Amino acid sequence: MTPSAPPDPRLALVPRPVSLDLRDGEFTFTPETVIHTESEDYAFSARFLAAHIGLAVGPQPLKVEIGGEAPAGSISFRKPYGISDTIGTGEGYGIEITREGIIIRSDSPAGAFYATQTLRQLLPPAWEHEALRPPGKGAKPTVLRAMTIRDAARFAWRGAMLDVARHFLSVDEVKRYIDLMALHKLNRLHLHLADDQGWRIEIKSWPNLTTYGGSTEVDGGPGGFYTQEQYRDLVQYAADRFITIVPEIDMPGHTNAALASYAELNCDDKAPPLYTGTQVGFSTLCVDKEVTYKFVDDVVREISALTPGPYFHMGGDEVQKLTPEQYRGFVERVQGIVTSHGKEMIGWDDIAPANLQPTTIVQHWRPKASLAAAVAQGAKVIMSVADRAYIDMKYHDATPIGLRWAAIIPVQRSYDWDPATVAAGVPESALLGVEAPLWAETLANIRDVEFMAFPRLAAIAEIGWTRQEDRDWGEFRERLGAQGSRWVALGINFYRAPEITWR
Ligand code: TNX
Repeated sequence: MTPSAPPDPRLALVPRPVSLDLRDGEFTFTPETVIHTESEDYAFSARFLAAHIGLAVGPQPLKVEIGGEAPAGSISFRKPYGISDTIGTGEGYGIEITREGIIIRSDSPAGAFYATQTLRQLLPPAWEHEALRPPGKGAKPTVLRAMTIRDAARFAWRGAMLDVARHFLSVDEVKRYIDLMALHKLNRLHLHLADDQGWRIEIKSWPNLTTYGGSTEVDGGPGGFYTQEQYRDLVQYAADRFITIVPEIDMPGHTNAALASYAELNCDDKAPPLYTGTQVGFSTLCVDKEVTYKFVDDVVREISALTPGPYFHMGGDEVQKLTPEQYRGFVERVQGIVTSHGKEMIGWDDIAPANLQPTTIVQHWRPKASLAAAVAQGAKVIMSVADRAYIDMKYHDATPIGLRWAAIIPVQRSYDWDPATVAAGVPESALLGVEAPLWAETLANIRDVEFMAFPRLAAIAEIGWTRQEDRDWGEFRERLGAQGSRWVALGINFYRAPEITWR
């Protein structure tokens, strides 16, 4: 790999844009290039680009000017773009690179941010890492081919999930994942914050959940948890990058950490020991006790108050200890609690048979589950079918980490499918988008997480962003290979899939 070679613009972008047309000429960056934006709304994107380019071509970030006329030779953020009237989700943008300057037009601040990520992928991979930036900074002019890009997102929900319950990840590790999501235009980070092996978010009215329930993880490591202040910081860090945090507290099953922390949540009033294995289905909150609903209400209230995003995920998967009636009654009661705190409820597809409110969202994970009942009630669906989108599945038989219960998922299998046709009874009109869950039973740290996520997270990101008619595995393979030097510069521990030519 040659980390300093400028990428061929036609190979540089993942996800693929709607169109990219090369023009004659080139734009030259200098330490004096100004970044201009019409409004404060685009300031985060302007500063992001100012730092990224400025520190590569000179000693400091480029100058950012907000308001007024765009100076000659500047990179200028403007609105609106207009593509979003015909395609996509309101997150569209256009980029015009000419000898005279770069004009970025977008329909929203999010669109402007995605334009900055596109420009970033067009710039040399070495710029991603201080130590790799060219020596004698600013000595050589740095140029970008003239071109016109038009782009817009297919789906509003382009998600990734981290399972910080099975193995805890620090705030900095989660921020690292957020950074890598942002590079690929993903916009929802679902945090699986509680499971049998650990409770990871401070709840002030139930303090043992973290002090005791958060004190271990799979294989008996030390676990950990986020204080409410740390969680707020994560929410803000993600929001700056146009990523909405989706908190999940899995219930009524997957609750051993809570049951171990508070005896009264158990039907027999006996707290089980903490659990560090990887079985599922054995735990449940006591659905016949009022205290259970007081508990759920407190947890949903505290987390909702910390979470500006509109969603609360109640899990709801793999409950083996309740009758179908008990289970449905629980889901419906929790749904009432979630909406009473102003949030839209999300549940795994197990909740489909319950009476769902119009705002409730179903996350499709079991390839054979029927979502007919939920779709008939108007529920929107997040597509995460496990035999395609579960990036904790092994790449091949001998992958040293990961699981295999749903499928072996090589890169092509993770890319080569259409969310609108993969599940019977879930048409495109019912789809909110896609999400790649990453369960962490076998993933001890962020290095393991990166190994399973890359390259497959990039594949899912393209499924979420790029129109189906613009996607082709053979062509994607080439573009994916061209990400190699950027991922090396970023220090990503990615899987060097042998079927990809990494450059
Ligand atoms: C099934 S996906 C689960 C998780 C496991 C995962 C492992 C889902 C809703 N439940 O509890 O971690 O498989 O792939």
